[in-house]
Formats: sequence, C-alpha cells, structure tokens
Amino acid sequence: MADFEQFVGPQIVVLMVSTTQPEDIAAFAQRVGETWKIGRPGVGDGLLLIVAKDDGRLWIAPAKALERVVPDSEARQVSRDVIAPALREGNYFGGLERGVQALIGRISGEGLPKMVAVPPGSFMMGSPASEEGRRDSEGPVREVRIAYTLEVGQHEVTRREFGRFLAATGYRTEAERDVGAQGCAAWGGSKWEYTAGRHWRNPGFDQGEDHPVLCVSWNDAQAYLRWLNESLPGRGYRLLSEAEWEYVARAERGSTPYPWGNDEGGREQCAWANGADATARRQIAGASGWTVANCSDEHAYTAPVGSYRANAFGLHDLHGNVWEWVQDVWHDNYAGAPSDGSAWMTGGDPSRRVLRGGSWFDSPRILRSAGRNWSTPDYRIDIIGFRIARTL
Ligand SMILES: [Ca+2]
Repeated sequence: MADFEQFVGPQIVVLMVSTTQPEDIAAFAQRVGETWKIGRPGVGDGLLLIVAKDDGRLWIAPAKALERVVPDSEARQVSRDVIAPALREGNYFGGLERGVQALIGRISGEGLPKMVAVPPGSFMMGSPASEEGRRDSEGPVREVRIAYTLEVGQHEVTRREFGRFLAATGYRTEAERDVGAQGCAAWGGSKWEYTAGRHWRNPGFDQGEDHPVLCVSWNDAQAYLRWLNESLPGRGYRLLSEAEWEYVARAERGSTPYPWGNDEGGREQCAWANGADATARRQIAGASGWTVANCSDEHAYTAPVGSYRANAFGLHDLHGNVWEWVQDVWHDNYAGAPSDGSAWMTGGDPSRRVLRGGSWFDSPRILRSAGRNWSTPDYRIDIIGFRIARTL
C-alpha cells in the first residue's frame, strides 16, 4: 500500500501519495473512494487528491507536483478558505497543475517573506540626551528585555509578496478603494498630497517587484497578516512591536545612533541604508535644498530589498528604503512603557500607530535607530511599507 500523508481541515482533505506504482495507486484510490465515498478517482503516475467533503468534488494532479511539499503538522489545519483561493490563483494562469502547485506553496510557505531568527536579549531603548537630532519622544531611555526568539522578515514586504495576497484574495488596498478621492500621498516637489490614482501598483515612480510595497496603510498590513495566518494557521504572523523593532535595528550595537556607528550623514550611510543622499538631491523634484548624506547610493526612490548591508542579525533595510509600520499605539514618550518587548497598546493616542526607520526621502537624522514617527492607521503614502514577524 502506498504511503500517504493526510491533511485534514474543517471541510477539505488533502491526500498525498508518495508512489508512482500504478498498482499501489489503484489500491490507494480504491481505499480513498471507500473512505470518502467518492468513487474511483483513476490511475496515473502518482496522484494528489483534494477531496471536498461537502460536495464531493475531486481534483487530481501528478505526483511530481508534490515533490516540494514539506510535511508540516500545521498543514493539517488547512481550511477551505486557504485551498479555494490557491486553486483559483493557479487555475487563472495555468490550469489544474498550477493550481495545485499554488496550493502546495501556500501549505509549505512558499512565497512568504524570508524570515530570520533573532535571539533573545536585552538592550537600552531610546536615545541619550546627548544624541544629535534627538527628540523628547525617544525617552526616557530604559532597558527592554526580550526573553523569546523572534522571527523577523529579512526584508520589508515586497511588491511581489504583497501582490500574491491581492491575487489570492481580491483584497483592495485603502488607496485603491479610495482611489478617486484620495489614493496615496505623494511628494509633489514641495509638499505631500493625497494623489488620486496613486496606489501600491502606481506610486508615481518606477518600482520592480523586489522593491518594498508602498501606499499600504496599517490596516492593509493587518489584512495581509490575516491572510498569512489563515493560510498558515498557528504561526502567528504579526508586525513587530516598537521595542522589538528597535532591538532588531540596534542589533547589539549599543547606543550608537546609526547602524554604522556615530557618523551622521557621512559616506557610510550609502552602504547601509537607502536614505536621502546626493542621488536624491539630484533626481527628486524640490530636493536641491534637502539635508542629505554625503554620498550617492544611486537610488533616489526605493531600492530592491537587500541592496544594502545586513546588520548583525542578518536583517536588511531597517533604516531607510521605507518607513515600517509597527503594532504599537503612539505614545509621546516611554514613561510607563512595557519592558518585555510587547507592543504598547494601552493609553497613548489610539488614532495613531508608530512608524520606524525612515525612508528614501529622509535626511540622516531621521534614520537613527531611536527615531520615531506616527500616522493614522488608514494613512498611505509612498514612503511607508511594513515588515512581518512572529514569536518562535
Ligand atoms: Ca537613496
């Protein structure tokens, strides 16, 4: 009898056969038919059977499509909500086999942002009073102890990764839903303005699929995370907390303001972070008077993720490229903030969510590890994206 894995969800059963012997498959098919009362599904060179228990529909695909399946206890929890969009996504382009591959990718996590494990540790959060460019909101400095292993997106979520979510679900971002009235805020050469017709696909400048997604609100980021968690139940994908963000950004470099040390706006920035630099000043309308780094990184706007140096945890682009939404409600300072790495969700101003890291638009001081900003959760602009995380 063929070995097989059986993934059972509330309404769906996925059966994976690991043989190419026709007699084994025939026996297996018979057993499946008896078990699920669906009749004999036929014989090929290996089968993937997806049986919808509620209506008895059956799909069959070649066994070679199974080669990349990672047996995963979490896959036992897959639900119809996961499988149906995956099949739709695949079928739309390439028929049944593609659909099954899309499903397998969903189950095994293919297409997820690449994740990096970050060890537990403690650090001093905030900036000392002596730090150049410091704001009062960056204190009081306090010790934060993170007693768990984090898993953090190595990069900001890309257009390709975000696009998979939209293709699978039909979700429309807030900028797209509101496209006629507002769209996405864009730099007009002298100020920021909501610009009709602008959204993640059309932010107003060229972006490759490996650039960070823009024009996504905090609410859009949450929708993406809900989809990930429905697709991969039990993993608990979320945004970083603000404390976790600063922990992974400082990456055991202590209190130095920048990931490259103390040098404000010098040449090193262009190796480490896509901020405003001589390239931006040359190419962006209205940028001739900006305070920029004394170097050229050749990216006036966003850069492909991972173009700059990784920090000691192996993470890229925490500083610059795009601002990153974190989970926390905005507080004007850290008095009373939790010290265990959890997001600070009580008190403060619940109409504001925290942003960290600065962007392609921002001057060096804004890129400091301690730098903070905020926006309303429905705000979208071509300098804000996000990064995902979870607790291991
Ligand atoms: Ca730049």
